[in-house]
Amino acid sequence: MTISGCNQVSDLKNDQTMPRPNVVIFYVDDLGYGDVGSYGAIGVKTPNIDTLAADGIRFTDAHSSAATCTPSRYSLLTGQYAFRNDAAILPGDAPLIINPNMPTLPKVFKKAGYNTAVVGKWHLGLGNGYVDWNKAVKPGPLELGFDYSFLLPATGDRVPTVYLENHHVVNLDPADPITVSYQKPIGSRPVGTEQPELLKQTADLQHSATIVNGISRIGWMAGGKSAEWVDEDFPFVFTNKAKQFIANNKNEPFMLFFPFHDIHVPRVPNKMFEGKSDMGVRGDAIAQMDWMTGQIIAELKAQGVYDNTLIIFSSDNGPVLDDGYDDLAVQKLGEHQPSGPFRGGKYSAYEAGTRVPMIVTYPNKITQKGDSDALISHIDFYRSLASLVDIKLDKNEAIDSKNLLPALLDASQDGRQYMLEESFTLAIRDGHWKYIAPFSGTTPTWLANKVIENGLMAKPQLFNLKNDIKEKVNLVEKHPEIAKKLQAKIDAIVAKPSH
Ligand code: NG6
Ligand code: CA
Repeated sequence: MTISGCNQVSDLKNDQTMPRPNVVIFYVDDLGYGDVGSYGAIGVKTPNIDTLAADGIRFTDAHSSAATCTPSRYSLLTGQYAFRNDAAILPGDAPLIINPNMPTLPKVFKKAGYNTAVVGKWHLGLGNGYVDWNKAVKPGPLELGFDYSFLLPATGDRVPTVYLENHHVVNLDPADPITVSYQKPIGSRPVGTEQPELLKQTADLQHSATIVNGISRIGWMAGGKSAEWVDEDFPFVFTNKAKQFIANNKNEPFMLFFPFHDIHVPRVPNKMFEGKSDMGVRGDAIAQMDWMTGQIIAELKAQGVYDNTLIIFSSDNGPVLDDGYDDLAVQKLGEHQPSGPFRGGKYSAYEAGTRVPMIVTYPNKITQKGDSDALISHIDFYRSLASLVDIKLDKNEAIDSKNLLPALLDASQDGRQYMLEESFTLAIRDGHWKYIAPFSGTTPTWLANKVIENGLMAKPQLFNLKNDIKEKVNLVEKHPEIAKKLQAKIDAIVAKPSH
């Protein structure tokens, strides 16, 4: 049934015979609440994302489930908090952290008869412990319910700097096999610490190992010359794979998970986006990401499936300026506020660690567009989307996810009452109350510099976001009973499933 050109939208909303919706999840990396035009960006324009926002619901209190990448993605795909599996930022040669026997979001879509794909950054590990990049690399996304995968295996700043399509490295010459090490130098490529003159951007020690394409990375890599990626090509390579998947599947229901490399470091946008923002490469990477989003949405429209597609656009954690490369993100920021009105950013327990832009469109079904202040976590996508495609879940599945489909389709609907925020510690929201559990552990120095905030984290913190959106006034002493209740709530979530 074709729906484009039909004016009777309200009739369609009740039409049981309407084809099942497609789902596209745009998952930007390290994009802050204030980094999008419709969320108040100053230093860069995002016309494609703003058009999307105008066509759906703009959420103002939506959160990634964690303040870093691996745990956020883990929770999105499993509906479980990452602390239950100690999921932390992974090296590029780490094993897959989701057990292939575990229920996953893409498997839900498979049960519903969908074609599923992941195109973009993975960072959830691959293989069983030792990966031979020259053979079939598995288990990975195909074993978790994706029919097709085209990946940047870990992150842009980690080796191996090659694409992985389904089980195999793309363009690999068997005569020049790849080896990867996170322990010691290997191979004959130059390294950042020794030949900084070869670099497009200098970097901290951690990011100063093997140089590929003028960028030094975390980790060392030998061989695989013909398979090396070119960072500046990412926007075209990933966009084209996503468009191809949409075109191939336009007549069947499909689910596409599109986790961007942008705007993570290293920020080396294509020349086409040079100077598109007032903020140097960090802003230009946002412009590039906005263009990619626009291209993929244009493909959905060209294939006549946009109106029947539920699109979620969001970010895996809050913003960071200096994340290891000297790319002038700090110096060129100007008046732009990556965290919007909130405190903190990537890694942080304060709001901007997880409060990110989130837009949902689905022209055939959304009953009320506009702004929604529903409290919602990406961990809720699992049960919400299972409900969308009418798949009943097991009690032991997606144990921390809540079905918030009504809030995804109607800006006037409520979200959660309680919501956990994961970072190096745990924090919890209860409506406008925010409590951060005290942290007594240690973190690597670079992380401590970003999050410990002069010992503040050693004490419990309680904020009333209603009149203290910046989390400045700690109310623990004024309201010890609320702090106690929220610590108990965290303890209860840690002890058992919370859905
Ligand atoms: C950190 C890296 C940082 C970034 C982050 C992962 C150092 C000093 N910092 O370990 O540059 O790669 O991991 O970011 O190595 S995330 O968005 O994928 O979680
Ligand atoms: Ca991230």
